[in-house]
Amino acid sequence: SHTTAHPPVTAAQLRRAARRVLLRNWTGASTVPSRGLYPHQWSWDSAFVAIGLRHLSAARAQRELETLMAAQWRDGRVPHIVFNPSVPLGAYFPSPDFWRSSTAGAGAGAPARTETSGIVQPPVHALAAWLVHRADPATSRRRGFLRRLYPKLVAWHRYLTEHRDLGGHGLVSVVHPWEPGMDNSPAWDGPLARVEPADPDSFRRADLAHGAPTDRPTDLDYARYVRLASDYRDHGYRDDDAPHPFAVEDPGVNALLIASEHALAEIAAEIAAEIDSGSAAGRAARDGLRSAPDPDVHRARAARLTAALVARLWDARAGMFLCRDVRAGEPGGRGEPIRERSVAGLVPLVAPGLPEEIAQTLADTLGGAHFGLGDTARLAPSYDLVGHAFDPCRYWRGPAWFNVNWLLERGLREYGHRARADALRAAVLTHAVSSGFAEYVDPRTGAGHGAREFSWTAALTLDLLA
Ligand code: 9WN
Repeated sequence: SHTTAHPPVTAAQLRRAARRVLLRNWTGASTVPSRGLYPHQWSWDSAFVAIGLRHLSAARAQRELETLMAAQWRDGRVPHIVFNPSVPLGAYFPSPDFWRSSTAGAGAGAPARTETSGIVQPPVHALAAWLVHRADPATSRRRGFLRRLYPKLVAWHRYLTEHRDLGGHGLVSVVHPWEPGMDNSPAWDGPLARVEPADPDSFRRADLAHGAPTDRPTDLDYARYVRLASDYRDHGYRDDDAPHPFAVEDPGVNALLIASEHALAEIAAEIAAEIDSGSAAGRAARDGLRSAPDPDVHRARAARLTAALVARLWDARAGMFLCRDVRAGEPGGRGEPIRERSVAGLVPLVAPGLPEEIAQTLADTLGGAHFGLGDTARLAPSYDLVGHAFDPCRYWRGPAWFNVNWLLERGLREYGHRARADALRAAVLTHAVSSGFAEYVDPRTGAGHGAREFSWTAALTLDLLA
């Protein structure tokens, strides 16, 4: 593990250090998560990065999201990676020649001239767009930022709710462990065990050139990731008649969709007000949209999703939300809860409109024995501190991640736990700097792991400093 010898201490120094990371990782139209390990554009990374970039340059933050959304597929999906054509194929696996989106995904409406992956990541984008707008409404209006992005964000959410409700109960399912963004969470061990691993000689990992094998997923994990992705590709990335052997309702993904649906309501109200004002921007907005945006439509959707989240994934005994394995149990049945405590089950704290009692229980669970926040853990771990699979170093099987802790900080604040939010904010800042803006840290000691100068760690540091 690595700590900076002389960590900057004042807020101004910390801000400068975070800004340096974001400037270095900017490629001209978007930001790479990490220069070495992740040299392309990632979907949920870009949303978090934009939330930080807005404090440096509103136009650049807008551009980050616009570049991502320009790679949206015609069916509404926003790919989890947008590939940079000037990066050598061997720099990251799986590369564009694996996904082959422009050919294999043509039927699903993949862009013809940009290579992307064919799977998705959590929908944090509308929330990010709204926060970016609010940082500088004048620049946003002048550039027509919200009015151009709004229809794309609506189509993105429609893809998730219409093509991905595999359980049939009004929630979104993920079909690959990369989709919820928590690749090797112990919550996937059960459903993944049913997936036949690909031949290990059929692919070559690139990640081990940049990170310790003990900090990364295993070869067997990768063999299963490859199988799921190549089967989806060979099915033309279609969802309607796809077998989707891995189908999981994840509380993190669904909660972020709820938070983003609330943000869409704000965005819709803002555009409607622009139209009403009769300004030039308002006229352009009216001409560019098929119908006037209606905030109530989004509020109603958020309420329906929240009701489904509680009905399907809340587990009162565990004091948190659990993932649901849609393919477990009787064929065509209700699926089964996955009895692993992943931090994804606490992420719903970021969704406005939870029943009061559930929000209170989530906050209690965060500080209890399994997540230990403010007690045995300095930052919320990705997985149960006392769980059978807990590993403080290995990626999503225990380490604390800065994006997740930022979401929890926001949720604690939202539900009135101000002192705990303040304490978490201070801990995030301390460990971001002491770890050199690490990708993830040991939740008990704060020792850094994975990449350094990681973009969302720097971006969210800037946001918490603002
Ligand atoms: C696969 C980019 C991404 C994050 C994910 C994180 C990791 C990729 C990988 O890196 O996943 O998408 O190669 O391991 O798990 O959350 O978006 O930072």
